[in-house]
Amino acid sequence: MATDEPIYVYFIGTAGSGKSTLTASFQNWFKLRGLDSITVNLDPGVDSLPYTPDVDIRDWISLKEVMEEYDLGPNGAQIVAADMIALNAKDVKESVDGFKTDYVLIDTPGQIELFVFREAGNFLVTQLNPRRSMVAYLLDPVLSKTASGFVTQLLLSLTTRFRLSIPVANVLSKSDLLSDEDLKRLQGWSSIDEEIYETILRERASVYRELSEQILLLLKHFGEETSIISVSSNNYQGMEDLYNVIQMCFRAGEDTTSD
Ligand SMILES: Nc1nc2c(ncn2[C@@H]2O[C@H](COP(=O)(O)OP(=O)(O)OP(=O)(O)O)[C@@H](O)[C@H]2O)c(=O)[nH]1
Ligand SMILES: [Mg+2]
Repeated sequence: MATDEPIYVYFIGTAGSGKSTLTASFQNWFKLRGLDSITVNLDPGVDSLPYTPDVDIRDWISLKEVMEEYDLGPNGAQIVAADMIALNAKDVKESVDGFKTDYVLIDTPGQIELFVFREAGNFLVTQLNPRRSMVAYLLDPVLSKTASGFVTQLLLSLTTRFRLSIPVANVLSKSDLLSDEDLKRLQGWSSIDEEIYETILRERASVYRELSEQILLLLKHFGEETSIISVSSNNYQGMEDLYNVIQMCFRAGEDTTSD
């Protein structure tokens, strides 16, 4: 039984980075630990999900109806539907509040820009509880393989922090797909020091390499050098680490096990 306001964790990342699967597996891990959580689906266009959402934006917004009503194709309708999330923010809040849970795990729409770059995402975070919210930003391992790809992912994560004004934990998803060597390299890069600078400098001289160097300076300046948490929804690797980071963010290490 919750004794305090819940913590809201938003799973955000580029399309296919593993948001929905992590929402499902993190809740399963919570259950195994005897912790109470609910899941929220904010993607109005999704057909099937690897979990049964406790709160589902599709109860209020139907992508098919938006397409018909406004005579739009799927992409235009996604944008209108994403903006409509703001209109339903109060309903979502009432529904979430009805559960009296400790953790609210929120799966965001496939395309990152729909939630992060449009105002509706920010509005929803503000309506639900900006003081008790954080982002688990998923770095796609495929897009993180090269140093410039990794830097670009961190830049998107930083942009998310600035757009939503809440703490962000960087999570390397699908870690089971990476070799130990890959994982070690990415952990080395995440400290944003000589290792990644040297890798970038070894790339062919171009305006893109220069841009990567400047992005590194930006990331360093805004404190993005915190280590990334490697997680796998397939084997639960890193779930405990992610949970501990959430605890540190809001409860200074206090464990909220309900029993
Ligand atoms: N091997 C492995 N595959 C994973 C993992 N997590 C997700 N996947 C796979 O990655 C693909 C995309 O996962 P989703 O959870 O749908 O990703 P998403 O970010 O919700 O995708 P969209 O909402 O469509 O943008 C699926 O085929 C998943 O089975 C993981 O930890 N390990
Ligand atoms: Mg998804």
